[in-house]
Amino acid sequence: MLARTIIFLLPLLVAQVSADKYHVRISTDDPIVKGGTIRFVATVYELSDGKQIVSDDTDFMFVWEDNAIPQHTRQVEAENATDSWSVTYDADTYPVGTYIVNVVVKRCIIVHVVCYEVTSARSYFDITETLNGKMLLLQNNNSIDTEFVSNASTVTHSIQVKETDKEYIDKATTILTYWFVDCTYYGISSDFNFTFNYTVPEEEHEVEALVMADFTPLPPTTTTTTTPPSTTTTTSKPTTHAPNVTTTVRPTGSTATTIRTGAVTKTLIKRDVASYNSSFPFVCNGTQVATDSKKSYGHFYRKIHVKAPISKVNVTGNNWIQHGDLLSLNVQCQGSRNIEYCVHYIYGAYNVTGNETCYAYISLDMCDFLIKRYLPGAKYTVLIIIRNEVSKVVQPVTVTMYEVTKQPQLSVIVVPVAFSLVAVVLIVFGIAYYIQNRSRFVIEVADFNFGQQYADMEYKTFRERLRDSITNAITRGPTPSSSEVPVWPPGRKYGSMT
Ligand SMILES: *[C@@H]1O[C@H](CO)[C@@H](O)[C@H](O)[C@H]1NC(C)=O
Ligand SMILES: *[C@@H]1O[C@H](CO)[C@@H](O)[C@H](O)[C@H]1NC(C)=O
Ligand SMILES: *[C@@H]1O[C@H](CO)[C@@H](O)[C@H](O)[C@H]1NC(C)=O
Ligand SMILES: *[C@@H]1O[C@H](CO)[C@@H](O)[C@H](O)[C@H]1NC(C)=O
Ligand SMILES: *[C@@H]1O[C@H](CO)[C@@H](O)[C@H](O)[C@H]1NC(C)=O
Ligand SMILES: *[C@@H]1O[C@H](CO)[C@@H](O)[C@H](O)[C@H]1NC(C)=O
Ligand SMILES: *[C@@H]1O[C@H](CO)[C@@H](O)[C@H](O)[C@H]1NC(C)=O
Ligand SMILES: *[C@@H]1O[C@H](CO)[C@@H](O)[C@H](O)[C@H]1NC(C)=O
Ligand SMILES: *[C@@H]1O[C@H](CO)[C@@H](O)[C@H](O)[C@H]1NC(C)=O
Ligand SMILES: *[C@@H]1O[C@H](CO)[C@@H](O)[C@H](O)[C@H]1NC(C)=O
Ligand SMILES: CC(=O)N[C@H]1CO[C@H](CO)[C@@H](O)[C@@H]1O
Repeated sequence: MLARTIIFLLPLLVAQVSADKYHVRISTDDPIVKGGTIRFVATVYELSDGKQIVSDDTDFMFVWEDNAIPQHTRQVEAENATDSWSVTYDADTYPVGTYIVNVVVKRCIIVHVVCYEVTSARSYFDITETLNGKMLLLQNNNSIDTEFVSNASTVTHSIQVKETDKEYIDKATTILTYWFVDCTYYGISSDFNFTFNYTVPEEEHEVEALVMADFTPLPPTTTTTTTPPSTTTTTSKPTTHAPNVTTTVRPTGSTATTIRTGAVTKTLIKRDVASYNSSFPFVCNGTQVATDSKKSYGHFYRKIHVKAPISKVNVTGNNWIQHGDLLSLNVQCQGSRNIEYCVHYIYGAYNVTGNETCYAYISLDMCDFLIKRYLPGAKYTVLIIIRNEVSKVVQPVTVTMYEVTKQPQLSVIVVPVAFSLVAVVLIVFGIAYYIQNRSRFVIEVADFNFGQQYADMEYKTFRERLRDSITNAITRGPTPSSSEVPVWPPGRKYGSMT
């Protein structure tokens, strides 16, 4: 009796202890198309410093159930802290909508006998009417995320069906994609691709694709082909004998399917324009044409805005400029709005890679603008980056500064030359005068006895003479003799300087 009570209470006690230790999360790869298979993954984790750490513990028991009718359940003892569960929702049994999946994680003291719940979680998931995925637009191998496409190159539309749904429709006997631009039917492709040229800029279009996966078993393929055809003749023949495509189907199962869908693509386009006249489901808000339960449909839509890329970039102006002058360039180009530009000034030579960008761009109403800039230095590469939604142009302009060999001004030449001439004339006249009157000078010097006075002055150095002059000026007294050190009466000295 006591033992049974303990066995009964023990789980409650243990559960109390570990109640907050474990948590579980469910991840799903929903939504899935009806008929598809969904995978749920439950992961038990523990919280450590606010982080979710997958639990190291083992011996968890996962108990799964969904709320579908009929219900799916699963109970499993996992080796580690994760468990995954894949469930197929048959298209005929389970209607589209939102469902709930629930998982309860337990630990067992005595395997399968005494188990207690440690944590649980639930998750919603969607089963959709149509295939999930998206339409990719590619131009020049670049994926386009916006609605803007260039009118200068071909657009490849490609349907990317979600992996889970792709697995499902891969079981279909045929998968065809019908393509529409502005509700005009453009034909079928069997590889999910469609190319189209949007040539007129500033137009808007709506592209729609209808993927149709047919699970109807192929009719018995009793081949009537008499001569065993080589692969090349098989692919070319159906296009010429349009209605009799099935006769070329190979007897072997899966390869026959691919050859058939691949080969008849062009043929079917003509035939289906008539037979699918205005009766496509989903397309162009089409009246909900009765869909076939043996078929799985996908409807994909993209809006397209056509733009002309930047072209005819014309840079005019002088790129060979005098040092100190302003660089002045005029830039013109063509292309759809919105056009914006920026300019980089790079010292020296530069090779354009094409992926140059700017942090900030200047918007333009018209692609016609001026670049004015003072550039110090000798050589620059001016990078003009112009872009709109569908293109980018990087236009390099090499700018060279030249140093001026300065032409001196007229006055700067004339004045010194004139003065030089005057000097020369004076000297020449002076010499001539001297020669002419040399004898008279000699006599005069003797007569007036200049020699002594000059001789007296020659005893003084320049400094001495300067000092004498200054002393004279300050004292205004009699000139002291050259050998005497002058006396500086302080008062007078300072007084005279004020
Ligand atoms: C858990 O066990 C399964 C097989 O039982 C294994 O595939 C999976 O990789 C394991 N996960 C971890 C995290 O060890
Ligand atoms: C696109 O990519 C394919 C394969 O990667 C290559 O063969 C093709 O030349 C590329 N086309 C362009 C326009 O770059
Ligand atoms: C794209 O549009 C521009 C501007 O209308 C036009 O000059 C150019 O020829 C177009 N390109 C193509 C490939 O049609
Ligand atoms: C055509 O579609 C297939 C499958 O979606 C893809 O792998 C391939 O790259 C596409 N071709 C082009 C030219 O985009
Ligand atoms: C699109 O234009 C290119 C040339 O620019 C041409 O080769 C190609 O056939 C055109 N495609 C279609 C679908 O018109
Ligand atoms: C198909 O469309 C054409 C013109 O759009 C119309 O004349 C014709 O009656 C339609 N055929 C059917 C079967 O609806
Ligand atoms: C379909 O209907 C929606 C709204 O109901 C509308 O916005 C859209 O433009 C329509 N598309 C077409 C192709 O008529
Ligand atoms: C470039 O612009 C100048 C002046 O705006 C013009 O005279 C010249 O014809 C243009 N050149 C080209 C190739 O468009
Ligand atoms: C630019 O490329 C040329 C030839 O590829 C090379 O000789 C030159 O050094 C490069 N200049 C710079 C600045 O990278
Ligand atoms: C630009 O492209 C060159 C190679 O073409 C690469 O080395 C460089 O890192 C790229 N720069 C940027 C900013 O992407
Ligand atoms: C166009 C063509 O060749 N049509 C033929 C398709 O096959 C049937 C019989 O299987 C012939 O009666 C058609 O003439």
